[in-house]
Amino acid sequence: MTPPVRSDAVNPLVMGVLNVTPDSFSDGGRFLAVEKAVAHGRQLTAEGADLVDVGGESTRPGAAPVDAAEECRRVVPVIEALAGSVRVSVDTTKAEVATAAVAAGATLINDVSASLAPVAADLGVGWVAMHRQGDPRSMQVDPHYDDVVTEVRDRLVAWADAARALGVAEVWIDPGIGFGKTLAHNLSLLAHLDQLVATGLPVAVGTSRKSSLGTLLARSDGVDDVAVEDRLEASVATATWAMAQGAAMVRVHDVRATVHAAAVVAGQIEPAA
Ligand code: PMM
Repeated sequence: MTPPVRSDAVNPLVMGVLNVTPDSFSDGGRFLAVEKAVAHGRQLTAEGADLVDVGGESTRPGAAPVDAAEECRRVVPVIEALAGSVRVSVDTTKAEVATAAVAAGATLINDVSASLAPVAADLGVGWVAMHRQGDPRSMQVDPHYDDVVTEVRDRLVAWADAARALGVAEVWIDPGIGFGKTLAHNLSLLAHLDQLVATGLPVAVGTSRKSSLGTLLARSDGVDDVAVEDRLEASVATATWAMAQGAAMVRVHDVRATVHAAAVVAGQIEPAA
């Protein structure tokens, strides 16, 4: 499949999600899981992903932690296989995993704990600082902010300043949709994304298939919830909104549809004469 022609100078970047976790790739042994993950990464690349984000530990609310050795075992062979053909980021909160991933070819640390700036500085790679309130086991238990947009923005700017002072040349900020936030918090952050963009730092946003979208879609359909695989339109709609507000990168599962949306946002799909 040929991806649409795009100029990366003006287009927001599309980061494709590649979760190498047992729940995503439960069937088969390790070799098969790696093969399947690599095949999926190649598909995301063919669909036009600018980066593939490889993660070996689920960040879902309530998810059980994985040790560093197991996380490396999951992500390193996949990164090695993909890094020659697409830019790879590693979605991890562990210095050991980030270090192994960079040795395998990753050039960006996607850090939902916003704690790995010193590692990114040491390794000379980029860093995504994502905002999260609380840890994965408890973060959705009654999250509270006085002013979610200001608090998230100020925290992200402080982390970014500290990372730059350490010498990290490429620093992204991400509001962390769904990480210690209610639906109302998530919607406020999306509605006021321009305040993050106004910091001048490149903004990344991940709404793809998240439970907030399930809740919103369910409300509009008058049902209890909408399954993860039925959240495509809401995922593309919110990614499009984020890009139109100035987000420079969106993290998505549905790359092909989002690449088209990015091209539309960037004005690169010409209307028929
Ligand atoms: N969301 C998830 C995982 N990693 N990284 C960044 N930078 N931003 C996000 O919003 C984000 C992330 C959770 O989504 P998944 O379980 O579908 O991977």
